[in-house]
Amino acid sequence: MATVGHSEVSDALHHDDAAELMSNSVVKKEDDDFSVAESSIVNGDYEKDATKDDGTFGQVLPEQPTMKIIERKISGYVGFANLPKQWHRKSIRRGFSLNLLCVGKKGLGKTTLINTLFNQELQDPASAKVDDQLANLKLEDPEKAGEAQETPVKPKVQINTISTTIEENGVQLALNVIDAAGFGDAIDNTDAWEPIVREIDSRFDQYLDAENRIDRTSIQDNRIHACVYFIEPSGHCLSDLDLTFCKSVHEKCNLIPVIAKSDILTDEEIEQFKIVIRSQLQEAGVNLFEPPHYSIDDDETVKSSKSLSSKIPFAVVGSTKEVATPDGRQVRGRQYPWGIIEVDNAAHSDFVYLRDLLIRHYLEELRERTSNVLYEHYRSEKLSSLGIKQDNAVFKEFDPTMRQKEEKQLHEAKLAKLESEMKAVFQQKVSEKEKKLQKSEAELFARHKEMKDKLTKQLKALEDKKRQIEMSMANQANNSPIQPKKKGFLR
Ligand SMILES: Nc1nc2c(ncn2[C@@H]2O[C@H](COP(=O)(O)OP(=O)(O)OP(=O)(O)O)[C@@H](O)[C@H]2O)c(=O)[nH]1
Ligand SMILES: [Mg+2]
Repeated sequence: MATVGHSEVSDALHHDDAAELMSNSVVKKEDDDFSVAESSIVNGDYEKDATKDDGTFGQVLPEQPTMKIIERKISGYVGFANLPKQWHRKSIRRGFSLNLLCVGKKGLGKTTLINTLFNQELQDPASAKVDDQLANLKLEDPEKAGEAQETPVKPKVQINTISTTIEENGVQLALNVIDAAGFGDAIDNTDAWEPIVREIDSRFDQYLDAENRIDRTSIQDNRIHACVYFIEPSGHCLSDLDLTFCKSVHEKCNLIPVIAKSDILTDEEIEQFKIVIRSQLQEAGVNLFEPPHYSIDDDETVKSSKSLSSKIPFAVVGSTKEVATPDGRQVRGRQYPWGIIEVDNAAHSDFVYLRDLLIRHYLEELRERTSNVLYEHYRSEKLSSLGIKQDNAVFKEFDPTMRQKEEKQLHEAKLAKLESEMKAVFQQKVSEKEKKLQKSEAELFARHKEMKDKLTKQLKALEDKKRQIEMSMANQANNSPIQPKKKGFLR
């Protein structure tokens, strides 16, 4: 039999024809032996192997006509290894989004840091406000010129949002930066955190509302995915306002604290400050966002996530300006008389670690934790506060074992109720009887006392009478002038 090459076979036969030929002609063997037989056929030794009476396959094939056989490869490749690529395509099509809340006192470098993170000059909402005010400014009415203008009382903290879509290598990111202007600027900051918490809650409420609508095809996710909290670089400790804010938001959003403008502190001061901050937050029971660990993570991922965690709170420096280093490089940084601080240099600040946590490595984790943990917690609390509870009985209907269990419980409850009712009736009867007995005993006692009193009275009256009679007899005897005549002859 002539050897059939792959290309020749494919010219001569379709796959199905070849399969049919094989199933008609090849002796059925154990699975383990199949590959041996298959390779024999491919090598053109089919006739020789199949007719060989050496007991290898236990059965001799009858003389076969010369035929062309194609190798039918059994492929183990199903194709689900391709799924990540599908996911990748879908993600590119949909794009990504991030809602980032920035909170910190005035002038701590919030806008600069966000611009540095996304390498964009995002419009400062504060300046946008000024522009709006200028646009809305009307010429003063001369008639009212003398009148005192009524200025509305502004809230202490104002929430402003800048929305933009940025693109990098074809990947789009819809970015919403939420800025809490005026936080911590008032003389009394006791409830400065309230408007921010209200904003986070209202975004959760919006999402809950949208989820409960009939049409849920276009739910927009406005929930806060991360909150970067700017700590003043005092080098001392967290203020009461810092702690109160962290405590009030840590269960509502992924909290990431940063030490702002850390270039004004020395390395030792930063380390010391970080230790104090971590211990204060731990003492207050504040949970920060940390890179999650998974069992499939390789050593390198575990190492890098541990190093990220160890850097929290990140001591950051922000700048979008390019400066020239002494060695001739153009870098983003801040120039000082004593040297240059490079923003993107991990040896100079923790900016790169913050960027890794927030964007490069854990953006999707931030979104997922917001949705699966924080929002779920809020949702269940909200629904239970409204008195809505899940009725598990609906699901038990379909489970016979659960139903049997439930019926048994019902029966037991019925028996227990019956028993307690009988006990109650018995108790009632006993107590009624007791009361009756007590009553009759009291009556008897009263009658006995009454009779005794009566008799005592009678006895006393009789004794009085006896005494009177005795006295009157004695008196009579003493007062009588005539001696009583003595009977007898001596008279
Ligand atoms: N030394 C130092 N200065 C910084 C840093 N980041 C920003 N600045 C400077 O701090 C000043 C305020 O920066 P902004 O980014 O406007 O601060 P902000 O927190 O957005 O201010 P408000 O929006 O007014 O609350 C600017 O002069 C910045 O150049 C930093 O990392 N280190
Ligand atoms: Mg700003």
